[in-house]
Amino acid sequence: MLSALLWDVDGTLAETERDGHRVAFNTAFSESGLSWHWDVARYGRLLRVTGGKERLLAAMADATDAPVLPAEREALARELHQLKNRCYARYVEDGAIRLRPGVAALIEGAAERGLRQAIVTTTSRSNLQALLANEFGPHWAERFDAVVCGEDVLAKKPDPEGHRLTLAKLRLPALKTLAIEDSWAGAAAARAADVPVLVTRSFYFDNDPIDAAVAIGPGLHTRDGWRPAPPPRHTVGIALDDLIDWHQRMELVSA
Ligand code: XBP
Ligand code: MG
Repeated sequence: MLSALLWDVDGTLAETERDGHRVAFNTAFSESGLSWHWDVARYGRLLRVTGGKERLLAAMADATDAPVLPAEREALARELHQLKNRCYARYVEDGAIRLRPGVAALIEGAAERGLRQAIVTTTSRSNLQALLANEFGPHWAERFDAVVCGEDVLAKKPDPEGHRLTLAKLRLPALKTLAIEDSWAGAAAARAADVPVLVTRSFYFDNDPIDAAVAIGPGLHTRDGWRPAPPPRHTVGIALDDLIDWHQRMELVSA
């Protein structure tokens, strides 16, 4: 029986990457006097590296004007990443990034039905704080029984450390939970922790190969385009009963 939902953040709760993190990285570059600019396509390729600071270090490997010494690169990446996160929080507070349609209804519905909920994300705690405080107010964390962010793990997704830590905090076996992810890395992390996963595809990970998910679809706001197809219901988007049914059926699909 399904006891808990394990929510991913970037791409799943909100489309944060293209118009949030990417724009904030570019602002951080220009405020630091750097001529670097990540356009939409380039950022999509860079997203193969999870973690904003790790992404910066990966991009510096190809930049001719990046510091040569590893310690200097590390220091610059840390500084830019902190600046980027401050810019990101400002955008979110200004209302530039909102939850994807269908997400808030499921979070509310799951709470009403007594399901436990957790956040399992690679992003920094300050980014999560900005996003969820903007949506649910200053006491947003009361809605979640566990919150695991990028700072809480040694290895980020696709490593299963974040999902395993969340299961330990919830004191639940993996099979009683359902991860909701948008990307290959997130889905792979959940599967490696034996957590069943549902994939709600996002802008940058629209064609990611997904292996053995309980359901794959284009977003929680619609009942169209999902595999396995959900049964007819009088709701516009995916309902909590759909998640419960998919979890119970465990009819694994790949794409
Ligand atoms: C997505 C990530 C993060 C964000 C940026 O995490 O990989 O690195 O792109 O956030 P998830 P930071 O899908 O697990 O939420 O700069 O704070 O890393
Ligand atoms: Mg994600």
